[in-house]
Amino acid sequence: METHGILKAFPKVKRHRAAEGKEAPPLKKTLTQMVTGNVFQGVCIHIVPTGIGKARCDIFHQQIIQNGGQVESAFSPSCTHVVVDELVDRERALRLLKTETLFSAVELVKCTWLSACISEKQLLSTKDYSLLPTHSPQHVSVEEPKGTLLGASSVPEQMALQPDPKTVQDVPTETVAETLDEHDDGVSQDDLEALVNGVKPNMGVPDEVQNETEKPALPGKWVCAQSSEAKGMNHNKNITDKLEQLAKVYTHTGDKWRALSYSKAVNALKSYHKPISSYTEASQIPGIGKSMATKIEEIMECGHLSKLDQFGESASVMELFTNIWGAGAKTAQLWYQQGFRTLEDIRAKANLSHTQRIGLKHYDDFLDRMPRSEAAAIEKTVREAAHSVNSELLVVACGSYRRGKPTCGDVDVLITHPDGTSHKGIFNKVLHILHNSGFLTDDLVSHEENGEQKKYMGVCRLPGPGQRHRRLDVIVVPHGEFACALLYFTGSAHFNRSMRALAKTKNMSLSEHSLNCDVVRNRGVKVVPGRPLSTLTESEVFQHLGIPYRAPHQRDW
Ligand code: 8GT
Ligand code: MN
Ligand code: MN
Repeated sequence: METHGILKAFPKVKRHRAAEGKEAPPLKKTLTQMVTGNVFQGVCIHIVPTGIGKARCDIFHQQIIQNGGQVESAFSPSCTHVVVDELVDRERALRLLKTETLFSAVELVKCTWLSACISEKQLLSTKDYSLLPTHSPQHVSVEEPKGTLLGASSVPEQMALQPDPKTVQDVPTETVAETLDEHDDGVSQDDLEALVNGVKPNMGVPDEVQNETEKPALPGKWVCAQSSEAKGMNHNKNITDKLEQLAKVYTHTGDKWRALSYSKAVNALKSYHKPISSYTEASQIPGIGKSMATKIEEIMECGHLSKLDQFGESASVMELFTNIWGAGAKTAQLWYQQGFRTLEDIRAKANLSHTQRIGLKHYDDFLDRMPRSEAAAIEKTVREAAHSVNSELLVVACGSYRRGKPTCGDVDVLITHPDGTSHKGIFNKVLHILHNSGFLTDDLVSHEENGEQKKYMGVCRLPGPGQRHRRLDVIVVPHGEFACALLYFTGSAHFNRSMRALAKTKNMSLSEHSLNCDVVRNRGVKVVPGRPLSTLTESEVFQHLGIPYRAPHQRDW
């Protein structure tokens, strides 16, 4: 019997190792000669054996291979599907997988899906077999190109405004449930709540007082109410370096919630007044939950974070790929599934969008941060072009430049006209001049409309030898939205999230367009947009929110 042949080909020990999700020789190699169908072509399945039983698992393996599919003995980014016993629920499945990240393109399905596909000899929709999170939010687009003004405004805001991940509307469903497993992942509910509210810098204040400030709605706990100068020196760099690495991994695997949570813990640690010496001390820092404190303890004791090992090769490959401008976690994962591992693979074999092609072309230049002086020269070039169109135009370099950073990842230039109307029609003219002079070398997003705001995202290069290609963002806004646009475009992103979250607690809503009051929300979803408050200056936005004004260099959270 064929089944026996298959079982014989896999000595017992190896089958067991595979069943436990440990490394084992890939089944696909040994069995390729037996492929007789194509039901599972392009499909790569990891079977969680618990409850399914060894014999059924083996049969599934055989059938998948015979039908052109692949079986992955361990859960990895190559998997397109993870199959579990029909009695296993999602939460348990995640525990059994011993993974924090169910990559966003992976489908978690009941084994009855496999049986149905096999018996009907076709790859059926997983719809009726899918293990979605219990509190299944509306599924939304997972990926947005890096730096999309319009898209970005929704994602960070939703993250900031939804303290309970169960009700988050704007993160992929897969990541929502993962975030709930608080005990083995370093992200507790505490952590998430602190994340929403920001981190209070701990400047040697006794613990009781610190804890006191953790009561909701006290301005003292909001990042946007603090000066980032208070961060001072990082006394825990050994720890923050490791946690930052993990935050990065989560960003690259598409797990935005965990990425944010780790970044927030990093921020809390960076502003701590001395080196941390114990678990207890770590867990008492606002913004550090128990599970995060355990991670910190591990780094303190052995200088290592074992969680990082779990991601193995895939993490560095995902990082390599997501560093291509225009490629997000989902694209990177699809490329990984297609077997690509290097930029050479991508160049030669991947199906690239226009922006990704440009991102790849300038891969090294885009990763290189420019000195402030170069950002100033780029801003000046844009300002001169704008002034040749209309000398009254107001041109401001925002982003990290305005926050006073010594280096900038890109240049973010905001343009408006004080008369409130003459900004109209200048967008194309200014860009035309910059294109014609050869300053702009590539367009990533040549025209994005966001209400009355227009955004350009592209690539520029200063004249002269040895100059590198740099990312340039330009937005043109009506003067009535100037203060909120300036605030938004200056960031930091963390500071903005905090400010939006604070606005929410006051039934207000802050966007790059306006600060609205009398906003009505139903379960966190805006149902009444409210009315815009007068915000002629950034300072007025701070006033309306009841927090002290923070100059740009104090917003560098
Ligand atoms: P940088 O030196 O790395 O460029 O740092 P930055 O200047 O702070 O970052 P940026 O990505 O250029 O964004 C500048 C500001 O623009 C942010 O603070 C944020 O408010 C806003 N912003 C966008 N698009 C995006 C986006 O896609 N993601 C994020 N995080 N922020 C964005 O306009
Ligand atoms: Mn920037
Ligand atoms: Mn930018």
